[in-house]
Amino acid sequence: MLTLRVTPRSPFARKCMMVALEKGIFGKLELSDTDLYGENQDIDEDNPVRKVPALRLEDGTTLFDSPVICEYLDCLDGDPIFHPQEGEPRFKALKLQALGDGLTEAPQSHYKELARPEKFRSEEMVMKHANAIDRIITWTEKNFDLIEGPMTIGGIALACGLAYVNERQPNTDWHHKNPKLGAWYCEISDRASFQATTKQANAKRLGVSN
Ligand SMILES: N[C@@H](CCC(=O)N[C@@H](CS)C(=O)NCC(=O)O)C(=O)O
Repeated sequence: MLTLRVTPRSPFARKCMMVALEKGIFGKLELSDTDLYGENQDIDEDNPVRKVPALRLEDGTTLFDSPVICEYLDCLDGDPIFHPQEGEPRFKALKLQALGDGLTEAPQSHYKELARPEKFRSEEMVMKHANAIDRIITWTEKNFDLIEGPMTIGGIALACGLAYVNERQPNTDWHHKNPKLGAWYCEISDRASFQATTKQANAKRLGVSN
């Protein structure tokens, strides 16, 4: 059995879960809800960066971070393949994954800055992270050819990033301002792997509150 360290709302863990679900290998994973900040946190043994996801293999060694885990799962078994093996398709997929991961990091950093006590909070940093969300989404709409074609790890990362923007910033009206991306997201969010990995679905699966 492989153990995937997760939290219910982690968009990076969601990427890994979506890959496993899409490939029909979700049953090989045992999910372990991870305390990142409390007294019981033991994630450092699996990932010294102290972040989820981390994947513990059967021999006790671990893999991190999400791009590495997703590629490992993709090589393990099942179809389709989300990491094209070579040439332009591979680098297109990896570039889109970097974009999706970058989009995920922006609302995370924005939220963390807003959560700081007011006297330590920097308006400049709040704006920097908010602008990053806007810039990445606008760029993706303009470079929509990066998304077109068969679904890759890039599309999965982007979907997780957009879902996280919706969750953290529900008033961001990016769907209407970016119609191609809006329509694409609408379609991917109907997929069973997407619906099965929402924060609520994960919390239920893990038997914790979300
Ligand atoms: N580059 C990492 C990022 C992982 C990451 O940021 N995970 C978040 C949860 S979504 C986390 O563990 N944050 C804890 C912290 O920042 O202290 C990946 O792709 O796995």
